[in-house]
Amino acid sequence: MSQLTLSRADIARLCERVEGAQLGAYAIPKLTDDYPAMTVADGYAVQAELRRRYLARGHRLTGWKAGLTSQAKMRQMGVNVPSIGFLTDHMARPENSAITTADMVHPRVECEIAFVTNKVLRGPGCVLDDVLAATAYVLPAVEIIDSRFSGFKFDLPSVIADNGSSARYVGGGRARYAQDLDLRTLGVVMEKNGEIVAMAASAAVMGHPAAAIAMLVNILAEQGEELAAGSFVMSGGITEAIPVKPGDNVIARFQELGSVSMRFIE
Ligand code: OOG
Ligand code: MG
Repeated sequence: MSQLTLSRADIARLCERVEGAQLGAYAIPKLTDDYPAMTVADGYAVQAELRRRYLARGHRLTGWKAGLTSQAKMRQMGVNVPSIGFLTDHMARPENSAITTADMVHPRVECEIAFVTNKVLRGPGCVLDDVLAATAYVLPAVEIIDSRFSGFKFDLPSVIADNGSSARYVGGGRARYAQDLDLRTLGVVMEKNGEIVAMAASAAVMGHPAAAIAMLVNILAEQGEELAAGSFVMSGGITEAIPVKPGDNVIARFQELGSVSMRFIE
C-alpha cells in the first residue's frame, strides 16, 4: 500500500471530522481539500481509528464491505480502485422495515451479494476459491450508502476515511449455498416505487463477487487484520447506486436469491 503521511494528531482530527458528520448527518468538504497529500494508507488509518472509536462506544463489528468493485459504481463515482469498509450492528436494518432518512445526508441504495463466512480468511494471496471454501452461504443484500462529503463527490483517500460511505445495510431474501449457484450469472433488478431503475448481472462485480471478497481479505492483510469466521461481507454494488427519499419503496430482486425490500421514511 501507499505510505502514511498523516501524523497521529492529523488522523485523530480527521477521524473526529468524519465521525461528527456521520453522527450529525451533515456534509463536509472532502478531506483532501485540506490534506492534498493524503494517501490510501492515510485513508485506512482514519477508518481504523473510526472503527476503534465506534467499538469503544459499544458498537459490535458484524462484518465488512467491498466497494467500487463494479464498472457501474466506478464510473458513477469517478474512482477506479476498489476499497473496503467495516460494518457494525448499528448499521443493520431488518428486511421489509421502514428506514429513517433524517439521520442521513443523501442516501442511495445499491444491490449486492453478501457472503457469510464460517472460517477465518487471511491474506495476502487470498483467492476466489479460498473465499468459496470459507463461505457458509450467500444471500442478497441492499446497502444504503451515504457519503458524508458534499455533493456525494470524493476521491479514494477521502471515501476510505469515511468508511466507504457505509450507512445502513439490509440482508434478506433467500440464503443459498454458493456451490448450488453460478455466482457470476445472477441477474439483479432494482425497482423503486414500482419502476425498474437499475439492472445488471453479478459478474459486473470483478467477474465474480467472491473475487471482491478475496480482494477485501488482501486489503485487510495489508492492515495486519484478518476476516473473522461468522462475518457478513458485502461484495459491492452490482449496478450504480440510486438516490432515495422519504416515501420511496425499494425492492431488489435477485435471480435464485429472492428479493430484499424496504421503504424510506422521514
Ligand atoms: C463508495 C461506496 C461504494 C459499493 O458497493 O460500491 C460501495 C460510494 O460509492 O459512495 O459501497
Ligand atoms: Mg456498497
